[in-house]
Amino acid sequence: MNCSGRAKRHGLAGVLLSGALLLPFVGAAQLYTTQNYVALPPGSSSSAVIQKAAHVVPSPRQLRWQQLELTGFLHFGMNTFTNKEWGDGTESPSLFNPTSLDAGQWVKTCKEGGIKQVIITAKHHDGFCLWPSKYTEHSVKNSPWKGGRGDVVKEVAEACHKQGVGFGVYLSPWDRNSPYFGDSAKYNNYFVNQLTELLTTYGRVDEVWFDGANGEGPTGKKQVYDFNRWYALIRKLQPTAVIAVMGPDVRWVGTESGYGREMEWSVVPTDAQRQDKVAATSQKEVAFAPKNMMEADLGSREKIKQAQALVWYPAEIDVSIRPGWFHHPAEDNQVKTTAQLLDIYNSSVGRNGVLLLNIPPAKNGLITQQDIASLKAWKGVLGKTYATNLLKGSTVSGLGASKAAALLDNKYDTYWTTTGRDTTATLSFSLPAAQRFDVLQLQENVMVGQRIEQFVLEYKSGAEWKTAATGTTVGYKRIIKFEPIEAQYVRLRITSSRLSPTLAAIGLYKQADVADTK
Ligand code: FUL
Repeated sequence: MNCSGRAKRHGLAGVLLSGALLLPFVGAAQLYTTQNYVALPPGSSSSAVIQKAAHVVPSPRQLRWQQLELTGFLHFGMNTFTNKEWGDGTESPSLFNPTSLDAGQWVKTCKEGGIKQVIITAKHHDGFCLWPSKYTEHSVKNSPWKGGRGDVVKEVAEACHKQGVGFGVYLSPWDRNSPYFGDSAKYNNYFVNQLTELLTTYGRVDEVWFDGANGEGPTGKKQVYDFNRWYALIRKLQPTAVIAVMGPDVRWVGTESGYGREMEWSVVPTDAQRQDKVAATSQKEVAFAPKNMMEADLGSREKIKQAQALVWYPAEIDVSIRPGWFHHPAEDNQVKTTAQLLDIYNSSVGRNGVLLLNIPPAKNGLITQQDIASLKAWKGVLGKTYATNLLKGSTVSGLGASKAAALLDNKYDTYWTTTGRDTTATLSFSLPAAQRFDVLQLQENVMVGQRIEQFVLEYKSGAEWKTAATGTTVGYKRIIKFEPIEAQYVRLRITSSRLSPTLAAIGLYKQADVADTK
């Protein structure tokens, strides 16, 4: 079988799925860079595997995305008007009629909540398009909104570009309205036409999100998606955009609860990119229930030792601020509280992930006051908590302490590392005075690789060193919240690392009080 045939069959060009290694640049889709992918020849020793794993780094588009930390979802569409989570595609466009739609308010709300990029559901599973697509009648152009001349995608894109917020699109592969769905070639052409419209009409697009839900038509027709063709098109039209979930750049963490893994490796076997695997664990039923389909470990030494190739494939953690993805008036009193959002932040951004928080506008076309209040209060608490790093002004000693200034300079690209090839280290901090703290934040410099495998934070109580927190992976950012401790002398011991560990930042903080929004 030739390369493109194999690539077509398996979706991802260059991914090894059936025995033979393919180069990662096969086909038109430049899925990988030279540095975010590495092949592991059969028979590689475990030390060779670990060395290679320690050198895999994000592509520029992945790094930009990771550094956003907070991104937002805007689920809005036909379901907002029918009060459903999933439509079946038979809904009349006449139902779509927001009275005061203001995309500027959506983007401003997100931005004021600290969110740096938003993704609009341009088309959900019901097939209704929020832009006037030339290729279907099932869109805003046949709705009463703005006399059929409105374009929600345009309004969101313009608001994002104006307010300096990243812009992304969700285009559901599963389409319950399209007559082509199930006729694979025809539907793939239809999908390519729609993607082309989205990627050429609205300026810069920063993220393209393909979900893994269902995929079967009501008639049982089997649609085979030509993912590889879609990826190639995205790379060509919007080369800086990340392709998420059913895509090569960003991995779905495996739950919609908002809680990522304690041990989160961004370097995983390429097997994790198989679309059949993603689809198998995706939402299967319309009934929305937070679920947990996460294996606890995707990238430890044990997990990667048999891999045929490794890839930088970081986790995105999607969760809704309400029970449902779409706005339902009955859930107005179930908006997540500031305390819940804070816990989610610590367990997503604080576990080497990017948070994708859904804030669904209501039927009138505005985000409700309840959601706005929660977001604002959350942003306030985060701002206060991280305003003061209590380690500032400390004297640092230990291995490589001469480079310690980089730990506290608030610059991500300067970093501390050990001398030579040491894979363990102890950094001791003597604070100017005793302080009360309950949050540890660590950041590895992922531009060098993800390496730390185990660490412990200790503090001196009398003559004794006691444990404040322990962890495995760090990655781009690791946050651990613990019971408040008062101490003047603390030390971080890195007890295992794949190669010389790096730290771009270390901080101790006291979490600000949460005045609840309810
Ligand atoms: C899932 C969909 O089925 C849900 O409706 C929602 O859009 C979620 C983000 O992705 O796959």
